[in-house]
Amino acid sequence: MPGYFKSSFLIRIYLPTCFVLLALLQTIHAQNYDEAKAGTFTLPELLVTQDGRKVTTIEQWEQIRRPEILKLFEDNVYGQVPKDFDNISFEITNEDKKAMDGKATLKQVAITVFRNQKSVTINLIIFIPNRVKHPVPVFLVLNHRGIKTMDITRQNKDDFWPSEEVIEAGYAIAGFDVKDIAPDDKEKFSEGVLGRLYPEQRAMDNGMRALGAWSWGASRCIDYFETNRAIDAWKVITVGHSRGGKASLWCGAQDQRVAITISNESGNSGAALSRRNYGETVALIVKNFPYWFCRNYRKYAGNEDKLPIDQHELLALIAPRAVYVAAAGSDLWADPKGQYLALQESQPVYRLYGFKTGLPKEMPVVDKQVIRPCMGFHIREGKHDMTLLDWQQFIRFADSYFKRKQR
Ligand code: GTR
Repeated sequence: MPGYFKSSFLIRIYLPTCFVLLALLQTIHAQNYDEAKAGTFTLPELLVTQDGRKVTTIEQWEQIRRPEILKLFEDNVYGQVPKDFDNISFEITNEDKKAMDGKATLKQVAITVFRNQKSVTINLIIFIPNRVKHPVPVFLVLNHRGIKTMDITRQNKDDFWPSEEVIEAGYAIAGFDVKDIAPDDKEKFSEGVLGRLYPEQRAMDNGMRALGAWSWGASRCIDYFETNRAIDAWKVITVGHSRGGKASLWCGAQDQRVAITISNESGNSGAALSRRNYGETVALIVKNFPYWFCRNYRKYAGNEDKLPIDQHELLALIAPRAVYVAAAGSDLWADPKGQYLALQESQPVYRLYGFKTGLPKEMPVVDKQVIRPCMGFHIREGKHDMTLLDWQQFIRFADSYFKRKQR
């Protein structure tokens, strides 16, 4: 090899490759998977107001502490979620009353939201069981895995959205592709709702970003459910996996029309405690996915102790409605134990409402579900995914919750 080639090989290929590999190694090792190194931490007090008063009644929780916590999440984590728009329309673009061999009615609904002469359309897909003659509860999936997982022809069945099983259980199943609202992309995320309807949010340090936009979109689907008499709009169950799980939690925390909020393996900045040093960290998530969160969140990279909230408070915002957290045994990145601890730490608010939650102190073993009034948890064996087994647990939880409420 001639000398000039050797040196240009060294400069142009060998050295940059080494740097990239080193940076990669650094990222891989930047997280901890050793329980002994997860650290000790003090969580912010759930039932003490910012000016130091103890919260002992539902009224104090609802009038003072709950709004305080909601605002802290808006300002420091997910950004605000704008409530105003000029108009919303629902157009049925396709209907098949004999879908799934006559077992279900398929509806495709174009939900268009207008503001300042601009609009955005969310394409909602719903299957409603035909055999049930009264309004049914609905599972609404905030889907980041794309439309291919919700095949309306049912030729391609995907356990991520197992509509046959859900219909069989007597529930409606709905879903939308989060891309309709905000593309899941560092460069293009503001091409949907953010660029068109709420451009002013982009300039704000506590402005809405992708996770907030997706949860905003789920609320617009609930607006539609309220107009469909086949659906019981008091029994909406939001479901999201991973990043979709974070958005499901943020939606359930804000929109009190959600009856059950389900987070499947939502992990860091979802159900997992941020102060626990295990798996993904705030530093990693804001580096890799800055466009999911408001700009202020970056201040807490490597500085989690300074966060004025932690994720148990997000789960507590859902009370007295139901919350369900699911984890997977091999999904250490999402910190199963940190997710269970957050659920545990949210219990005081549920107790304020009189629920005897009594979650076991230790995280349940793999494949064992825990159902308590208003909360549930399971950890499935296996990797990061949302599977039929997860769905079977969601259905069992919803069955028990709605039956309990009817009594
Ligand atoms: C990961 C991200 C997680 C989770 C996951 C997913 O890369 O670090 O927080 O959101 O993506 O959505 O599948």
